[in-house]
This record gives sequence, structure tokens and C-alpha cells, in this order.
Amino acid sequence: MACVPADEASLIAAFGPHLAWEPPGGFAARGTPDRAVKTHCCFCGQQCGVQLLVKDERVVGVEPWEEFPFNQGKLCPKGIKRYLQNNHPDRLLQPLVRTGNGFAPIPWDEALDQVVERVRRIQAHHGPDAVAVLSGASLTNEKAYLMGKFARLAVGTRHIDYNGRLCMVAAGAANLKAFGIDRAANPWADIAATDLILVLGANVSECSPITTDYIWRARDRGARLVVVDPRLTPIARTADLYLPIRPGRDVALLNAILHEVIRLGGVDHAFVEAHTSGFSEVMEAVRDYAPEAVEREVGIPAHRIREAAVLWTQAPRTMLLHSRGIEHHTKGVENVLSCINLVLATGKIGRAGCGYATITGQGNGQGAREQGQRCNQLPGARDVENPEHRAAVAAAWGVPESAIPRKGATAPEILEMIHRGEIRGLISLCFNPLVSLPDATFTREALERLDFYVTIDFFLSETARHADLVLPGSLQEEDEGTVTSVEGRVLHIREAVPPPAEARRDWEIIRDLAHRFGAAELFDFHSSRAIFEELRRVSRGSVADYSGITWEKIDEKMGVFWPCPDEAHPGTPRLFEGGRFYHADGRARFHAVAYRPPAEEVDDAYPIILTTGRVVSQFLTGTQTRRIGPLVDLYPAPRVEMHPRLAAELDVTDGDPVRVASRRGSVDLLAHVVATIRPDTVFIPYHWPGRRSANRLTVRAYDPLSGIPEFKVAAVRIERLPAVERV
Ligand SMILES: Nc1nc2c(c(=O)[nH]1)N[C@H]1C(S)=C(S)[C@@H](COP(=O)(O)OP(=O)(O)OC[C@H]3O[C@@H](n4cnc5c(=O)[nH]c(N)nc54)[C@H](O)[C@@H]3O)O[C@H]1N2
Ligand SMILES: Nc1nc2c(c(=O)[nH]1)N[C@H]1C(S)=C(S)[C@@H](COP(=O)(O)OP(=O)(O)OC[C@H]3O[C@@H](n4cnc5c(=O)[nH]c(N)nc54)[C@H](O)[C@@H]3O)O[C@H]1N2
Ligand code: SF4
Ligand SMILES: [Mo]
Repeated sequence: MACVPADEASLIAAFGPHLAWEPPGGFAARGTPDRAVKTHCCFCGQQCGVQLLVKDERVVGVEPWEEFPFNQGKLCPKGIKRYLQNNHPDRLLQPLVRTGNGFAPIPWDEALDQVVERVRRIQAHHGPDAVAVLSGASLTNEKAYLMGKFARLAVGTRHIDYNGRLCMVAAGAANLKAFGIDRAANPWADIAATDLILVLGANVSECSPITTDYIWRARDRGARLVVVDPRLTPIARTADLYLPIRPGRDVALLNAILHEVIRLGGVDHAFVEAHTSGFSEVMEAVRDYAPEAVEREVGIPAHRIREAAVLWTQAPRTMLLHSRGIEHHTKGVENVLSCINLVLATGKIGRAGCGYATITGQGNGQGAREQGQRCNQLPGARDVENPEHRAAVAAAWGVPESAIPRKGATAPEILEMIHRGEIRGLISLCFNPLVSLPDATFTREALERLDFYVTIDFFLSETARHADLVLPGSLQEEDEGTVTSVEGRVLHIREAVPPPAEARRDWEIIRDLAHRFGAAELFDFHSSRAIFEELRRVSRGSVADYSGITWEKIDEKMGVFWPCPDEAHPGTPRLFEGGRFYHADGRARFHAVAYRPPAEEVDDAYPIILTTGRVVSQFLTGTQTRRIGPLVDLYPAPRVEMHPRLAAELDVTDGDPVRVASRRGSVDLLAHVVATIRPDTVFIPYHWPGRRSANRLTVRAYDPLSGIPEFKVAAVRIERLPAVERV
């Protein structure tokens, strides 16, 4: 490969995305596969079982894996088409170095030496914390574990965080506060066995498609369904009761439902007294939240709120499920705590068919949040500031406690520090912040200020274009390891094929860098399994105890639920049985929460609420799915969803080009006029970069307790564009 100039057209010609890509010779001309490898989908937290078909050491197709219990062979469109990544023409096959005006290939040894030399130079001038590490939750447990240890002991920086900061942290922080553990409380079989499902801010059919099947199984038995969402999503269309909330108002709604449940006599006093603490403060806090008092603010008539409370009170068994719709807020933790208050007050947890869960987002959204790659966390979901936790990890690693840096900055704070010039070097794996962080213009400015940036990816992501070095890593099917699914079930990812050409396994790249950073004895790993064995040992005795899990046991049982403290232990599918929680006194904690408004309210200049999220065919920043032709065909470009009444006010009809502007920037998109959204709210999916990126509009405002960004509420104005400016 010759040098590729760094202008947009040359980069796209060399590295894509090549959108309409199909395998050479077409889909039918592949012949009989050599083998089928049982593994899991590389995309969302459902982690569906799938068989990858291999021919001539390339993945060429998929087949259902019907025996795998979670999805029993079912897959969504992304899972069916993911195999098209493996032979994709955009695949990075050699390390690349930025030259004066573009990217040129560079030998591996030189690339790795350069990383160490440039990082150490920055650290010598500006201190060890002038370099940050960003990691991801699509990575296996082994890689997530390795990244935390690598940042702290090889690079020697306190600043390590991950893209789950944009995803799971609000739910995680709230679960830890309330329960003393951060894991879905129930196996998914409990959804199928319940009497009422309350779904808040989760577009289940498009974003956790297999969960729909569990809900339908419950519905077949007569279970009721209540959905809270500003959009009448596919799952909401099938609900008994749909509550079209104004974005950002969930605390007010949940407090009102609890207020009404208390009035109806729905509190389980025996459970509250025996197994919880703090209920009287919550009783006091919800006193002023009568449905009539909140109906205008939340945008739902009081009688509908009362109906929800009646359904909740009457159902013997309930499952409350939520997702990013209530978590992507400056009060994300409080939203989640108000859900948990309702569950605890009615004692509806810890039984068959009865409980609570946040629906994990990323492929390893669960496991990657407990292996120690968060700025505030060490392996085993331990607290980096807790002296006992630090001592336990230091002893397991064989280093003095002082060798473990203290708490660092969150991922968005890292970008803010880069913008201010306080962090000057960046190492990233599995993160595309230019597309995924709020206020993309600010993120771009920050990236341009870095003295040195190296990223490991298999495609040239939008962020990677700003790198000094790009190292070709591995697709999920090119490595072995474990992930932990939405249920808390630890699963085995099998290597289907080796990495192509000069691409290398991610963990091998990190290990080789650690050796060059002078930490060879701490990173003496010859397989990803050796990393898992260390992870088991280090997690022993922690809340996220994996020490009793072996790869053989996972294969034999089709997954093992953590905590699993010894090899004879069967794993823990359902938490909190018998009302036993994970705080030292065994009790769950209530937290009184008061409603407060979003960071940015609508006003005369920006009168419309923008909320953002997903469509079924695209995944996250689209680096992977925008390259898969058959998925692009399903939803080729982002559109702005708006209600016919708003469209009429704006003089817009379906398909018209419009400009959506916030205080941060603007995007030009086509209007999608649908009756399935509140008239005061518009929705844009965020999977696209550049001039179509929803994150040019979103606000840099964060939850003070978890650091999660407020992706779900911003104020915008919309104008119709003249036809000549059609996009
Ligand atoms: N197809 C697809 N599936 C995915 C992903 C993907 O990119 N594509 N990503 C995965 C990941 S990482 C994640 S985190 C999950 C996300 O899964 P979800 O959270 O289900 O998806 P989102 O589209 O982000 O938001 C969910 C819903 O929240 C609603 N909402 C917006 N604001 C509010 C509010 O203030 N209150 C309430 N109650 N609801 C609100 C939106 O209308 C939307 O329908 O999906 C996972 N699965
Ligand atoms: N406006 C708005 N913004 C959002 C959201 C929203 O709802 N609205 N949702 C937020 C959420 S919930 C999430 S999870 C984030 C996701 O945001 P990101 O994590 O930034 O998005 P990804 O697309 O997962 O980017 C991961 C990058 O790593 C690469 N990659 C994936 N797997 C691997 C691997 O195994 N090895 C290597 N080497 N590389 C890999 C991919 O090619 C991609 O370039 O976006 C957040 N941003
Ligand atoms: S539901 Fe999630 S894990 Fe299952 S096939 Fe679709 S993207 Fe993959
Ligand atoms: Mo996510």
C-alpha cells in the first residue's frame, strides 16, 4: 500500500466505508463450508448464540445455533449479516503511520517502538497522567481486564476509562447504591414467567430484539405490558398501557406511581422492614407527587398514571426493565433509583418471575463493567479509592499498593482535559468518540490538540483518522475469550479464524506494548486463557467473583452466571433470593429522589426537544454496520422523526430536507413524519458521522453521580430547507 493522502475523498477510497459491499461472486457462490464454529454475536448485550461458517480460513456465513438456550437460534438482522465484516475490503491489514499529508504503512516493530517512545516523551515532560487510555465494552472480559492493568501498571497513568461511560454507568452506580452489586437481578426466563412487565426508555424490539421473544412468551400467558417512552416504539404498540412521557421527566412519573401505589395500600411492609432501609425518607419524598401534581410536567394525564399504579399493585409478579431512555440523563442515577424504589417498596424482587433489570447495551456491557477498566474501579468491581480493595488487587498483582494510581478522569472528562491541554497523549482501543460523545465539534477540536494519538481498530473509524498511528486489531471472531451477557451469564467466544495479513489479536498488541513499556513480568501472557485464569484469581473474594468459572464449565452449562465463588458452585442466575442483598448488613437501600429538570430546557429560540437513539439495522457509531450493504439498505441515512402536528407547524412534509440546529451546531436531514412520537419532541438516530451526526447537536452535560452524558434531551429548532439544498 502506498501513502494515502488524508483528505476525505482519498481516505474513503482507501478505507471506506464501502457501503454496498457484497462477497465476490455474490452470496450464493461460496461452496460448502469447511466447519461451523459455535460462538456469539459480536454486537449487542443479548449475546445470541450463533454458528459461524468458515471456508478457507475466512468467515463466509452464519447458521442458527438452536441449542443455545437464550435465543434458541433466533437472530436479528445485524446478527445475520455480521459475517460480512470478515472479508470486507476496508479491513485494516497493516499498521499505519501519519505522514505529512496522509497515512503510510509501517512495520509492526517500528510502530510499537514509536508508541512507547512518544508516550514516554510526553510523560517525561508533563508527568505520567498526561497520557490517557480509552477502552471499550465490546471487548472480551480478558481484554477489558488487560486494559485496566495495562493503563495502570505499564503506561502508569490514572486516566483509564471506557465507552461504557456513555452507556451503562448510570444504571451501574444506582444498582451498586441500592443493592450493593451491579448485575441484572434476574435471568431472562423470569421475564417469560411474570404477570406484568413495565418497560421504561427501552426500544426493546429494535435494540434488544431477542428480549421481545421473552415478553411475548409472558403475553401468551396473559401478562400485562406497560411502556413508558416519548415514542410509540414497536413494543409500545403492543402494550396494554402506553405512557408517552416528555423526555427527562421519569423521576416525576415514577415518584407519582409510587405515591399512588402507597395510597392503594400496595406497599409490602413485611419485606420493607425485613430487607431494606430508608423507606420512610422515600415515603416523605413522594408525598407531593400526586398524579395531578405532575401530569402537566410529565405530559401524561393523571388517570393514566393511576392506571399504571393499579396494574403494578394488582400483579402478583412483576418485571421492571429499563434501558438508556431513562439512563442517558444528567439525573440518570436518580431515574434508576426511582425505579428501584418502586420495586423494593412492593417487595417485587428476588423471586421466580419477579424482579428487575437494566437491559445491557454493548456486547460485553456487563462483563466490561467489572474487570477494572473504569476510572473508578479495579478488577472484581472493586473501588479504586477503597484501601482494602486496593490492597487485595495489589497483593494479587504482586505490586506495592502505591504502584496502583488513584481514581482518574471519566471518558468525557478525558476529552475535556485534552481540549485544555492537560492530557497530551492518547491510546485507544474499541472507542469512536468523535461520533459517540456529545458535542462532536468540541471532540474534534480536542483530538486535533493531541501531541500523540494511537488507536487499535479493524476499520479506519472517524476518530482513527485523527491518529498518528493506527494498529490493525482483531474482529471478535479472530480471538478467543469470554463475555458476560445481559443476564449476567458468562459465555465463551470461540476463535473462528485467525486475524488476516498483518492484523494481530488485540490482547497480543497490548501485551507486546506492555513488554516494551518495561512491564514484561506483569504481562507474561501467552494466551487469552492465561489472562482469564489471572482474572479469576484476582476477582476471588470480590463482589464480581468469577473465580469458580472455567471455560470447560461454560461450555458444559452453556454459560455460568456470576457470582461463582468456587469450582463446585453452580453460579447465581437469580440474585437477592430470600431478600438477601449485597450490602454488608444484607439490606437493600432506598434513596429519596426529587425531580429536577434537564440541563437544557426548551425556550423561544430552541423550542423543540431533541432525543437521540437507535434503529434496528445499525449498531452504535456505525463503523461496522455502515459497511454492511444489506444493513444499509434497511435504513440508508438518518432522518428526523417528527409528529404530523409539528410538521404542519413547520410547513414540512415527509421526505422534505430540514435543518436541525442546537446551540452547538446543525445537521441537514430528511424529515420522517410519523404519528408515533410526541408533538413536542423529535428523534434522530446517532449512528452516522460528520454532517449527519446527531452528536453535533447534543449537549455536554453530565450526571454528577455517574458521569453519563445527557444524550436524551437537548433543545433544538428546525427549519425547512429550500429544495435546492436538498441533502
Ligand atoms: N439496533 C441496535 N441495537 C442496539 C444498539 C444499537 O446501536 N443498535 N446498541 C446497543 C447499546 S450499546 C445500547 S446502550 C442499547 C440501547 O437500547 P435502548 O436504550 O433501548 O435504545 P435507545 O434508542 O438509545 O433509547 C431507548 C428509548 O428511549 C426513549 N427515550 C428517549 N428519551 C426518554 C426519556 O426521557 N424517558 C423515557 N422513558 N424514554 C426515553 C427513546 O424514544 C427510545 O425509544 O441498545 C443495544 N442494542
Ligand atoms: N447522541 C447519542 N450518542 C450516543 C448514544 C445515544 O443514544 N445518543 N449512545 C451512547 C452509547 S449507549 C454507547 S454504548 C456509545 C458507543 O460509542 P462507541 O463505543 O464510540 O461506538 P462503537 O461504534 O462501539 O465504537 C467502537 C470502535 O471500536 C471498534 N471495535 C469494536 N469492537 C472491537 C474489538 O473487539 N477490537 C477492536 N480493536 N476494535 C473494536 C469499532 O470498529 C469502532 O470503531 O455511544 C454513545 N453515544
Ligand atoms: S439481538 Fe443483539 S446479539 Fe442478538 S443477533 Fe441481534 S445484535 Fe446480535
Ligand atoms: Mo450503549
